[in-house]
Amino acid sequence: MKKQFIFVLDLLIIASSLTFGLKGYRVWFNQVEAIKVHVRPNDPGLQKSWVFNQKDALDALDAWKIERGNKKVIVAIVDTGVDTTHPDITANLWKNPGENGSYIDPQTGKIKNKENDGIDNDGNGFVDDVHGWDFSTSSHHITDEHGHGTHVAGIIGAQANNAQGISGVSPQVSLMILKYYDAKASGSDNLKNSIKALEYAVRQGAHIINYSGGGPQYVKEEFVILKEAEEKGILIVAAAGNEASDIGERQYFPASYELSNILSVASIDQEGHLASSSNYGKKVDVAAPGESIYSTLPLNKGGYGLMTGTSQATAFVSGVAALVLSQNLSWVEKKAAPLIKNKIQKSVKKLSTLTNKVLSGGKVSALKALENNI
Ligand SMILES: [Ca+2]
Ligand SMILES: [Ca+2]
Ligand SMILES: [Ca+2]
Repeated sequence: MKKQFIFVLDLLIIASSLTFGLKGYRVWFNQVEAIKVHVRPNDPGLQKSWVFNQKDALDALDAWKIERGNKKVIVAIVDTGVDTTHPDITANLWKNPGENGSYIDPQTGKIKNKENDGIDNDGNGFVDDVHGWDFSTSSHHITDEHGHGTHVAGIIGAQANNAQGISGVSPQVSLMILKYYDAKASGSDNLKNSIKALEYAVRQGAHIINYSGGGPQYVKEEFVILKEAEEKGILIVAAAGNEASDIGERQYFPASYELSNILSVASIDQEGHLASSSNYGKKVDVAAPGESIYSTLPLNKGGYGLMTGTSQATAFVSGVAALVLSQNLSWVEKKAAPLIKNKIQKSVKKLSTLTNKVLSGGKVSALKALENNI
């Protein structure tokens, strides 16, 4: 258990300090259902994101004409936690049905909320785990001191059309927040906690797990839980890692496990070239944007900013996977992972720059993954 946990993060630039004074109250699905008009969302931060401004980068705006996600789709984020107070994130946090809602305390006659009553209402071994759990401190406080988890969460599922910040690739989704990483903890403790986080995701009903981390060693316990995920049809979207290596030769786990439910992701820049730090090779399935990505940060780190790495590329693909599953909700009953993976792999846009760099030879397109010709 000496696996070194390497964060898939090269660079953090806190680039923006948008204020949160203006709150929009329009709800995306109301607009879609009522008007059926496809307009660009009113989130001002999208202007700062090349992924949404550059035609062809991910085709997200065109994809939203077909599908904008669904709260029934649960994406677990195994990372550094999240700023649960962030106005672009809060609405899309997963709510554990067993730790949500109120009741009358039979002893006092007072109303209590399950999410903060200090009781493990659903008996799953975790007290007040309404949005997820922090395995680094064994607590329901999933606060993100680092920034990485909040950035990843925003890429996948920041709230759209609330007149602030950005939009995630899947503007409607339920984000299950599983914190494991503690900068002060040992590599083996972080690894142990990451496996507990995976166990929670697999047993609490996540459909997609975003895993923007990894390391060079095969770990049996990690393989076992990811195998259980495979049997349940849960998709693992895994970062290829940032060592500029071929992970067919120099393995990087979990991306390198031989499991059919793992979709591994390399990072590309604005020109469609493999990012200089990105891992690559036949064990990497697809590529997605990962350079200078604008997304949410904890409010005490400015609220929004740029990060670079295969972590960010992975999150974009998790967002696309959430859109694909939202479009095909019946797949949940049929073991969704191979079906989603097939859609995303087969619908990539081939790029000469990615030949022999990723197995599919291309970059993910949210639009093409939703089109019905695959
Ligand atoms: Ca509980
Ligand atoms: Ca409770
Ligand atoms: Ca927004």
